[in-house]
Amino acid sequence: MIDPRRILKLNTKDGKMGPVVYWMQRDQRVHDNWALLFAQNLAQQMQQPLIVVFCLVPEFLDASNGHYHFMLSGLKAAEQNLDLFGIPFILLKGNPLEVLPEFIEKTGAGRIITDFNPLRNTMKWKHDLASYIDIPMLEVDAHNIIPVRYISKKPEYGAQFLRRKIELHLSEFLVEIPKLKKHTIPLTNPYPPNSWMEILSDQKTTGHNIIFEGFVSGEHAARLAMEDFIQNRLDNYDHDRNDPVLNAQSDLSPYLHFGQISAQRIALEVRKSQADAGSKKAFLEELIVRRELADNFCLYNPKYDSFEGFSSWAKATLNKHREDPREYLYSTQQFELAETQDELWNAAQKEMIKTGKMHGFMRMYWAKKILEWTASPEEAMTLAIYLNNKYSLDGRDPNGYAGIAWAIGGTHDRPWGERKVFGMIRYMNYQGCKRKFNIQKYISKTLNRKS
Ligand code: FAD
Ligand code: FO1
Repeated sequence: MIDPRRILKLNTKDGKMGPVVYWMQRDQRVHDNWALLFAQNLAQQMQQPLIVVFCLVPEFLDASNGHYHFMLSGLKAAEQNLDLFGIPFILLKGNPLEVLPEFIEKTGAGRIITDFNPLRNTMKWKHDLASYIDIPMLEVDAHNIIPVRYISKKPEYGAQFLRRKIELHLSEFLVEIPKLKKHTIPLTNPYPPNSWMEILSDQKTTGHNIIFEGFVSGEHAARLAMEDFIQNRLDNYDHDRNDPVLNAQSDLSPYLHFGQISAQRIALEVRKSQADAGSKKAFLEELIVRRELADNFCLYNPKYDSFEGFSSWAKATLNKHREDPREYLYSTQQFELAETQDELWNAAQKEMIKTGKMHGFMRMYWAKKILEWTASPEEAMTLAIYLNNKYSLDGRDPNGYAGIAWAIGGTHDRPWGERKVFGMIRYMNYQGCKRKFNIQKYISKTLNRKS
């Protein structure tokens, strides 16, 4: 049974008999996927075939070849997994608004189910498709443990407010997830198989070409990464996670971003583990409260990626300090090539370019320095989002937009002591980092790292 609080009707079209289509978008996995489970339940009730479809668009928020390669390898694995359950997976190339209506027509689909994603472009795809087609379309929040639309109907201004609500409802939602069943009703007119050779070789050859070798793509690899973290690093998470010299974080964000693992599965396994209670609590705070707060931010703040989306106090204080002289000003190219005067910032930028992931603590410092060394907060936002989306494997995600808005625009934070350029936005500096960890060790670790 899928909790009805996860489900939203995206239109009110009349139902008809025909295959149930799950338009897999954000949650690119077979197991622990509430949207797929819901689609299968519906298909079984209607005695209809079930089809999973994914729309591959040529450009997605500055994503590079490396990101596409990671995503497509995961989707190829999903196709093989789905095949074991008798469920066809079809990859359509093109804008969903162009390719999905034709697909619905060709297959005679009776319902379309999709997952939840608060980013503007994907919300628009879903909204426009729902009003264009003539079959019912439903959205299932398969990404969040507590459905974001349910837990709060408004933007939450700090983690403490969402945490309180989550604490009240967590036990209702953090439950074991049913297993997908073999689907026994086949498609009468099977679709031609996906040509992966063509799909992979068709990828654009421009952009950032790095294949991130530190991250093996796919649902199976994601599960192994989770197990490795729980067995070997979770115990020290609370103590070590803010030291970028140590490898204490989970490194699960790329898998979460592409939906190759469910946050609910991670939370269930973490809760079961024998690791230190303080570490489990600290990790679940990040995985549940902070991550779901980011979805809340993007859902209820359509200006999540701009200065306009900051709180009034943050806009006022940044406006007051707009004309403050900046000690350094760099061009996009200087930032991108890690050519600032600050060896620590440069190391963080290089870590992101080489490995596809910057350590979480360094991300805060990195974005705050961009505010300090650009001519305006607007420029800082544009640049930080551009670099994060272009180079981070987990970029182009609500977490990225919320993290950058936190660092540059005080989102989910409070006013701090006033200083130049930052106004009352929380400040971070090199000396503070020096007190927290061994900067030279971090720099040499980063320079010696391969992708
Ligand atoms: P862990 O510490 O192991 O945490 C486990 C999971 O909890 C993460 O995978 C993530 O899903 C969630 N989480 C942890 N910290 C946060 C946080 N502060 N906010 C929301 N969720 C969190 N996260 C991204 O996933 N993509 C991004 O593009 C991204 N960009 C960021 C940019 C800036 C400027 C800042 C300050 C933060 C950004 N974050 C981003 C949030 C956070 O830094 C990363 O989620 C974290 O570093 C991912 O590494 P991990 O999986 O090893 O984290
Ligand atoms: N979603 C799609 O539906 N189609 C795509 O072609 C696609 C490409 C893509 C490339 C990089 C990337 O990081 C994400 C991409 N996504 C795509 C979306 C992604 O699956 C997430 O839904 C969003 O980024 C929100 O987290």
